[in-house]
Order: sequence, then C-alpha cells, then structure tokens
Amino acid sequence: MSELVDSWPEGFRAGFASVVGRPNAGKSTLTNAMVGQKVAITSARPETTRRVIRAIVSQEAGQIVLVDTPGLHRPRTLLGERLNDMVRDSLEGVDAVVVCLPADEPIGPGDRFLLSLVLGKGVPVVAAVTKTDKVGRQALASHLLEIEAEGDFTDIVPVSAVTGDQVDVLRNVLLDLMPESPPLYPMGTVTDESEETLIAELIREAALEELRDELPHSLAVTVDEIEEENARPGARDQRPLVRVHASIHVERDSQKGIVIGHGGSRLRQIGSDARMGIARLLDARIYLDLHVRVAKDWQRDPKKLGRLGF
Ligand SMILES: Nc1nc2c(ncn2[C@@H]2O[C@H](COP(=O)(O)OP(=O)(O)OP(=O)(O)O)[C@@H](O)[C@H]2O)c(=O)[nH]1
Ligand SMILES: [Mg+2]
Repeated sequence: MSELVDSWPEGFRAGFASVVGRPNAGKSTLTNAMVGQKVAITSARPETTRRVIRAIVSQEAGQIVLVDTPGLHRPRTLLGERLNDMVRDSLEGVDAVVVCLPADEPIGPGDRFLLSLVLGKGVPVVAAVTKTDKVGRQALASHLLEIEAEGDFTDIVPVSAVTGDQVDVLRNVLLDLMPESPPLYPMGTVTDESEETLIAELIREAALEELRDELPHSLAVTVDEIEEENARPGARDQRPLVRVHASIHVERDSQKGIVIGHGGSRLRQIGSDARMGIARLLDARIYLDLHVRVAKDWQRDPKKLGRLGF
C-alpha cells in the first residue's frame, strides 16, 4: 500500500487506534468527527455499529487509523456474541485504545468490565469522555475525577463530537502515541470499506431512523446488485446513474409489514432518506430498489448470520 505514497515528512507517525465503549457511548460519532467526514453510521439506538470500521485521519504529521467497533454489551444472541468478539479482536496489535465514556452517564459495571480488558496490557489507553455538551462544567469536573480513579490512563480527554470541542486535542494525543512509520494508506483516503458495505450501512441507518424504537436490532441489509450507467449525452445532470438493488432482512413475517408501512409509505421514506446519503457518497444519481425479506431468526442462526456477512 505504501508504494502509493511517494514521500512523507521526516518523523511521520502512523498506526492504529481502536475505539471502544459500551453501546451508544458515541464511538462512531467521535470517529467521524476526528476524520472530518462521515464514515460510520450513527443512531440514537444502541448497537448501531455491527462491524469493525476503519476510518483514517490523515494529517501533515501523521496518520491515525481509527478502528470503530460495536458497543461491548451483555450478549443475548449469537449476533451479540459475534459483535463482542469483534471488539476483542480489534484490541490486538493496535498502538492505542480509546475508551469512550459518556459524560452524562455514571461509570457502570459494563464500563469497568471493558476497562479490565484494556488497561494494564502494555497498550496506551486514552479515556475519551464523550458528549460533554450534555453536562455542566461542575458535573464534568467531578466526573473526570471519578474516571481518573478507575485506572491508569495515558490521558483523559473530555470531548464533544457534536460541537467539535476538543476533537483536535484528542487527535493530537493519539497522534503522539503512534509509532514513526510511513503512511499506511494513501493520504486523503478516509476508509477502506467497500462501496457496497457503505451503501448497505446507509440503508440500515435510514431504516433505524425511520423505525425509531421498533425492532432496531432485527434489521440487516445486503446490497444485491449495483449497476452503473453513464448519463445520456446532453442530459442536464451529467452524473452517472447508479442502480442499487438491496434487501432489508427482518426476523419475522410480522416485522415485514412494520418496515413496509401503510401502503408502503415507510419503505418509501427509508428509500428516499437512504438515496440521499448514497447520492452524496457516490456523487451520482441513484435509483434505489429496496426489498424486504424475512430471514427467520437470523440473529440466532449461524448459517443465516454467515449469509448476512457476520
Ligand atoms: N449531544 C451529543 N450527542 C452525541 C455526541 N456523540 C454522540 N452523540 C449521540 O449519541 C448517540 C449514539 O451515538 P453513536 O456514535 O451512534 O454511538 P456508538 O457508541 O457508536 O453506538 P453503537 O455503535 O451502537 O455502539 C447518537 O444519537 C449521537 O447523536 C456528542 O458529542 N454530543
Ligand atoms: Mg457505533
């Protein structure tokens, strides 16, 4: 990969930092803020991230490959176990670990369990105290003291991914922890995820948003086919037309109706939201063909999980 990068400044640093924390702690939002571009999908529902996503921060002085992970939680399904395994695997061989601890919630047993997995393993651990815009100064100050007492952190950085406050501080702290190395990716690359994965994720994000608290965990999305056509000569919009055929998989027949909605209204809304995100991603006109399919109890079925990419 480094042959794609011809030269780099003396003393350039590059390495990996795993971003971990309990579900909904703000890992993906923080990852996107550090990159300055949306790579990972986010939502107000816990367990949004379901795969390990590499998001790359490139700066003059170095490169940080952030590894955004699913939230570590008490698993209830085979899918849950797989997600937790991904988090554990993501800790191997990284140069730093960022533990996200929300400023607006007390440290709980889940956080302590996670800390026991990462602290004292010879890898620097930075506590990112997330969502600081949600609490007052006083509350934040005492929360920081509590976190300090939880273990031997290399650094503790309060940060808000929404206002951007201290995002640059966290970036610099991490950059200092990276080893001297040539760039690991061409400068300017923001992720190594396939287009197909990013599209499937944008559809899932739109569905999570539209379905609110209904069946958030029962959905999986696959992209079945992508076709690209050039714009007709003389057409007003000269961007290519990309036809995306994708499926939303649910666990039961009854859920199919929920996703489709009255007269198909919900599915249309999901499609229209997702289409905007995909158009932005590909800089193209998008035709999105969405189907809802039932993959009975897919979260507990190893074969079906495999087919859905887990
Ligand atoms: N006010 C505020 N909200 C935030 C901030 N960061 C994240 N959030 C919100 O917190 C919720 C969860 O954010 P995510 O980034 O999806 O959390 P996550 O840790 O990646 O969650 P999982 O992938 O489910 O483990 C979303 O509604 C975000 O908008 C922040 O700095 N300030
Ligand atoms: Mg996430």
